[in-house]
Amino acid sequence: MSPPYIGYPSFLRLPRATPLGVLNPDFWHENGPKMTFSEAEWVIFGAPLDMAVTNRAGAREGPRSIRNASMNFYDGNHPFFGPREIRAIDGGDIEIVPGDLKESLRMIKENVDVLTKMTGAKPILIGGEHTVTIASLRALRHSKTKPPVGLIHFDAHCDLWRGALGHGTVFHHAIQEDLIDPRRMIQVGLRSPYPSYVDNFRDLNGIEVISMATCDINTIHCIAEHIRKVVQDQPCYLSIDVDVLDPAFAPGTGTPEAGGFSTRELMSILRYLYQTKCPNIVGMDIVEVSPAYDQSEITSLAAAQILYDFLHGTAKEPS
Ligand SMILES: [Mn+2]
Repeated sequence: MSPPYIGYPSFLRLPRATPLGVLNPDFWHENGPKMTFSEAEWVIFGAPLDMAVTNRAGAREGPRSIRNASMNFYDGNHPFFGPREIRAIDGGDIEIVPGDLKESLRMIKENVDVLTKMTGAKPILIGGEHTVTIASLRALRHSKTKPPVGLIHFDAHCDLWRGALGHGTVFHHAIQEDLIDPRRMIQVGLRSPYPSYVDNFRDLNGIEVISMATCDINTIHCIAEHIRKVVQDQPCYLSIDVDVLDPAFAPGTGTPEAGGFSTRELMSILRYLYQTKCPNIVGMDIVEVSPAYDQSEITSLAAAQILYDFLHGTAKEPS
């Protein structure tokens, strides 16, 4: 097996596919069994978009950096979950049109759309900034006219501002567009200032919040159980803004906020969710890694490890 620094990295050295638009079932791979889109349970797309951020840009470099960081742990069984059948492929980066947010989001949606229409695979987006989530949610909602999904949202920010679509307004728009069921939506780790109308909006829509202050006085298991209770066992989407982590653990992001989770705390909550086979996740993303602000790749490593955990935690044990 090649050492990590050799070659052109796909995430975890998973089989690679051409980005869609052209859904090509034949693709080459370096290691492991050949797998087609229709055999895959998860398809990972890079969504290198950062044109609708409110502060520092740079998350367009996130997908490449996270793939690179994932080279640290493709060479054995998961240390916690053990051997698992990873049915995932790396679908490459989705084409972005610089300066055209609408068209770029349309292209992300189309890729996820084609995927879910033609196969049983589920999407994973590597951001990119948080606006990319709405494209995935649009595809999940509209491709098979499925009901709105629940949402597990880890973030320092509420992302419920009003105004033009961007990374601070994305879930306001997602609710207005009926893409998510707000009564099965929970926001975890919040600690950034927000306008008072957000409280009214949450009350009106029945959105749950576990602020970081509440996380401070609760155990990992309490937090995870609360999440399970809100999303139940119905389909839900998992969206992780890497800025939910403390800047000590994730400095490489556009809008850092002090006082966040350690990487280990976040991974513990997520592992608890995977271990309890709940919730029923139909799509996920990890967003807002901005490598230019990173130190020693720690943010990209955290994001890669979180996704590595996700793939193993949700995979079947080998029969
Ligand atoms: Mn955020």
